[in-house]
Amino acid sequence: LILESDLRKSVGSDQYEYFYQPKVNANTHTLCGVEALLRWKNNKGEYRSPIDVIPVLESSELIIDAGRYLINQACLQLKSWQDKGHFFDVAINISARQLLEADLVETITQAINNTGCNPHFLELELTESVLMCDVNFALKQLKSLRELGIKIAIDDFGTGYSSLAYLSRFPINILKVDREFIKDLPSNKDSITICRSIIELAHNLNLTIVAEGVETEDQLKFLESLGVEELQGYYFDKPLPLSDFENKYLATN
Ligand code: G
Ligand code: G
Ligand code: MN
Ligand code: NA
Repeated sequence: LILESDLRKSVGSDQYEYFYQPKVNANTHTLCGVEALLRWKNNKGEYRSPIDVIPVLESSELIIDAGRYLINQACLQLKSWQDKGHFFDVAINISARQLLEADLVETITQAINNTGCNPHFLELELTESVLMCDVNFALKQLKSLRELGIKIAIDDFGTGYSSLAYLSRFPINILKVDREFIKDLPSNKDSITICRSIIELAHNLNLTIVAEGVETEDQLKFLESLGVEELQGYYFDKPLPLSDFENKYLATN
C-alpha cells in the first residue's frame, strides 16, 4: 500500500527518481533518446512502480506538485547532458489529469526557462485517450506546447480509443507503436498487417515511428525492413538508473 501522505512528504526529495530507457536509431543502432520513467522509493529504499504511484498522486491534487517537480527534474537532467555535449531527446510521460491542468504550459515554460535546457530535445508522451478526453482543450494545450519547441509523441498507439482524424488535426511529431503489436512479430500475420498499416499511415502524415517493446533480433530486423525510425525495448535495455545509463551510454573513455 502506498500512502498519499508518504508521497506528499517526499515531493522534492530523491525518493522521486527517474530511470532512463534508451531509444536507438534504427539505421545506426546508436542512442537517439531516452524515456524518463518514474521510480518512487519508499522509506525502506524499495522502488515502487508508477503504475501504483501515479493513481495515488492523481486521486489528490498532489499530481500537480509532484508533476511540476518531475518536469523540472527532467529539464535539469536534459540541461546537464546538453552542457556535457550530449544531444539526444528526453521524453516524459504526461497523464490525462496533467494535460487537462490549465497551468501545464506555464509549468513547462518555467522548467525550460529555469534550467536553460534546449526545448527542441524535450518530448512529451501522451496516450490517445488523453487527447480524446477533451479534444478542444487538448488541441489548445498541444498547440501551445509545440510553440515552445518541444515534441509531442502518442504513446501506446493503437490500444486506446481513437479517431484517425485527430492524427492530422493534432500537432503530433511521433507515434509509438504499442508493444502489443510488436510482441508477436514477425510470425503473426495480423501483427504484421497492423504494424505495416500504422507505419504507412504515420509516414504519410510525416510522423516519426518508434517501435516499443522490441525484445528480439527477429522483431528488430522486421521492424527495420518496415522503415521504422526508432526502436525501444528490452532487446536494447530496460529502464536504467541514471548512473548505469550514463556509464553504459555516455562514458567517453
Ligand atoms: O516504467 P513502467 O513500466 O513502470 O511504467 C509504467 C507506466 O507508468 C507507463 O505507462 C508510463 O507511461 C507511466 N509513467 C512512468 N513514469 C511516469 C511519470 O513520470 N509520469 C506519468 N504521468 N506517468 C509515468
Ligand atoms: O506506457 P509506456 O510505454 O510509457 O510504458 C513504458 C514501460 O514499458 C517501461 O517503463 C517498461 O517497464 C516497459 N517496457 C519497456 N520496454 C519493454 C519491453 O521490451 N518489454 C516489456 N514487456 N516491457 C517493456
Ligand atoms: Mn511512455
Ligand atoms: Na508506451
